Amino acid sequence: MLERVKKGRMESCTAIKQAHNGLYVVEPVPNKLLLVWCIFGEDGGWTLIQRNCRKNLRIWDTTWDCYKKGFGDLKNDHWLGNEHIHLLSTQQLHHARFRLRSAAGKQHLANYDSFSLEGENQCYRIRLGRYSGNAGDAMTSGEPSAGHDNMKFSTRDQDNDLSGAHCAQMGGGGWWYDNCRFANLNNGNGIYWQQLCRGDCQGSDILIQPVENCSGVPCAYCNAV
Ligand SMILES: [Ca+2]
Repeated sequence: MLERVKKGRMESCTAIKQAHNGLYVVEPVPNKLLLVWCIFGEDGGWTLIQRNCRKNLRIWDTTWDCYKKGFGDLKNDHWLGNEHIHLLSTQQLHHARFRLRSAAGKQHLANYDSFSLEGENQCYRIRLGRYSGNAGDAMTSGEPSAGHDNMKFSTRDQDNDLSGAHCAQMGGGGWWYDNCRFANLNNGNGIYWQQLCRGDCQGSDILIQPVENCSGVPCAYCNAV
């Protein structure tokens, strides 16, 4: 039986055909190597850009520069880094999955059918597509006063929100604050998702994956042919 081996650059976790979640090196642009945690499932490989299992509450209230470069432990609670997320999400069209573990320990999903982060010159503004899932849409439903889609990133030392106040100083952690929030998963004081948890979720993570350009065909299948 012929085994097809994909050669060349592994631009994302999706390009790595593995069964085991773990640390892998990807190359979103030529010669830019990036260590990431990959998650593999029935729908292909996903790159983890955030995990907050409330194992290390003190890492989240930090500076613009730390959110830019990334912090934490890739195997546990971490932020991959806005510059890395920008690189990954702008080479190919991506979609995103926000996973939340409720106070009762049940997993809920919020999927967005497109996802990208603009560059630092646009303050890592987030762009999201259509929502589907069972967590509730806390990222785009709060518009116009608490919507996160199309917002710039803010940290305790950079106020890029639309509030007269400084949301990141008040709410804690870095996020795409508006006026101020419907959601914030990067928070040591508690995970916040308007429809699901007001600080009492047990954990969260955010996964991204390239969207293959073959309409109607799921990504994993598309990659396998
Ligand atoms: Ca402000």
